[in-house]
Amino acid sequence: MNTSRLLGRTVYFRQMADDRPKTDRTVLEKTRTETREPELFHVLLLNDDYTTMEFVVQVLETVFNKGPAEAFRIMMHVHTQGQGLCGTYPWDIAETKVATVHELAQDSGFPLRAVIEKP
Ligand code: TYC
Repeated sequence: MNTSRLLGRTVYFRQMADDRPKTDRTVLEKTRTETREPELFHVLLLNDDYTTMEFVVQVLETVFNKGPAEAFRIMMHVHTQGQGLCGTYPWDIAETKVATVHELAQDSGFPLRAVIEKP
């Protein structure tokens, strides 16, 4: 039996090489009912000597949706420990957060870096 994934369904094709006209062939369809949570990834900010503390706090507030106190706490953690967790996201969102951090940093002339880590 041949199978093919189509819009979240597994489509089973019975016997492709037969002489029946295409219109006579049967397509069996089975819909998966269980769902799976997406795999999650950490986004970390890295310390450097040039990015201002004010800019890092602003990034944490705007890109990672942190309140001012939490943003300041994370910034100080990165400043003293070298790196720190900003958030945990599915792969595509984590990638976009990292790209946004790098764009904002580049636009402001700072070397601030963010990285994705597998938990
Ligand atoms: N170390 C920087 C400074 O002293 C501040 C800083 C904090 C930079 C966190 C990057 O991810 C960072 N100005």
